[in-house]
Amino acid sequence: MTNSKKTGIDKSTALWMYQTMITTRKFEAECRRQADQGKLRGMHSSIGQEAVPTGICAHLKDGDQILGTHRSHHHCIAKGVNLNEMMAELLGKATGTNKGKGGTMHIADINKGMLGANGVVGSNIPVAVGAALTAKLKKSQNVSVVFFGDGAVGQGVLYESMNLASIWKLPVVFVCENNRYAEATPFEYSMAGQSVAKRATGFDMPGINVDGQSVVEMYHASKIAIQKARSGEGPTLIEAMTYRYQGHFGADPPLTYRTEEEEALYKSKDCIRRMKSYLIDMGYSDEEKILEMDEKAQIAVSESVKFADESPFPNLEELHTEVYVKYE
Ligand SMILES: Cc1ncc(C[n+]2csc(CCOP(=O)(O)OP(=O)(O)O)c2C)c(N)n1
Ligand SMILES: [Mg+2]
Repeated sequence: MTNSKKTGIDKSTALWMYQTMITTRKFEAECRRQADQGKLRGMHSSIGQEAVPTGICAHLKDGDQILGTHRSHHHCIAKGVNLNEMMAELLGKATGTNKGKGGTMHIADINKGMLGANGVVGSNIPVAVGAALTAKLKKSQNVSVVFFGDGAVGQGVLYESMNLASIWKLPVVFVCENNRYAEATPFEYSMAGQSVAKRATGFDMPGINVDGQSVVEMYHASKIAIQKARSGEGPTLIEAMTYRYQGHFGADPPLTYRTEEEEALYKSKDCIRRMKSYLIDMGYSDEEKILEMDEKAQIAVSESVKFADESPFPNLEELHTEVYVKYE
């Protein structure tokens, strides 16, 4: 991809974005290997969708907060959650982000501003509005960003949240990762009007449709949204068009609900390959340095597995601490 019109990304940010995406992809590939070995009980892979949170988190500060979904490893990595602690969490170890009791769908690291993944579709949307209200009342200048899938667009809570955020001009950005499917249901089948972005109009907020497979496009679109939120001008809805390369869940049967041609089309627009070209076109990197970045990512991922493998499982005495449900 050439993007000479949009040169507003400085070198260190562009390199950070590539490093973040390649680290995510390698982390997810490793998760699959761990699942195949029976060490991880399934997971929702974000491979193919790395550009969405990366382009957005490039604008976020430490105090800003994000919320995710059941498919949230890419959100966590983009917000700077420690890879070792993530892998330990996935393997149920005491050194994990949630002391091994949350697992893949509940990774949270409040110190890093990752308020949590969540397995209940749409449930984190009002939490982000609450975080934004807190930021507004405290005058902290922080913003919150909530990621949700196209499947969450059928949840009424999205519209209650957008309404409140708009009338109170809260510093929140709603990001729909439209990867075309909710499990096996195509969005064309379930979504009236075929557009998430258009739904913003009724709530008097901007709604933008972005190529979510381009981290450069994500960066530019979200820059405006984050600035707007931070300066007290209220929320934005971003619809990021993207694609998950793997099945809905680790244990999926063969994907009969989509065609090989469709998969090939989206893979031809791969965010990592396009960012490689961008780095080279902009003179920010070359093939050799890119290989070094790939290697650095692999080392970090391998170290995370070593850290997790060497970590203990939680003590039995901790079975009933920091959990909501107690088994007697
Ligand atoms: C309230 C609720 N309903 C149903 C489910 C079961 N479920 C889990 S993931 C999923 C599909 C979500 O699709 P989408 O929001 O598009 O996210 P994606 O998996 O594509 O990232 C469903 C229906 C759930 N977890 N929560
Ligand atoms: Mg989806």
